[in-house]
Amino acid sequence: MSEQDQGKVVTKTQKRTRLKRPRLFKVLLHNDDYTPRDFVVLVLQHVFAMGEAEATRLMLHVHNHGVGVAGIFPFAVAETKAAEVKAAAEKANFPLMCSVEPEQDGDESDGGNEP
Ligand code: TYC
Repeated sequence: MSEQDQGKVVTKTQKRTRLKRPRLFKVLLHNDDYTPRDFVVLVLQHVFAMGEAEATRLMLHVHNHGVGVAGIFPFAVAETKAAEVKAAAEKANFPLMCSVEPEQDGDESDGGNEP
């Protein structure tokens, strides 16, 4: 207590800062009938740094189920990766589609690959 505070009531306000978890976004890969399987695998390896086995597994999942999650990222990263996929597909003239959607809040991850 300083000399100035002698005899006075000193009130201190504490502000509690709660950190919000940053929102995350799924990058979804969509099936089509024209993009070659090898091309999808190469794009997944390049853009999402997947090994060949993981990229092949995801490509087959998308081929069989129509859609799959290539990765989950903060918004700017998700948008950039989706744009990289689209740019590679456009350059090669394939209709490969990629989209971004918000990840649900909460801890409901089941380790699956459904969006
Ligand atoms: N269905 C495509 C084929 O048979 C392969 C493919 C897989 C295309 C995944 C897109 O996101 C995709 N050539």
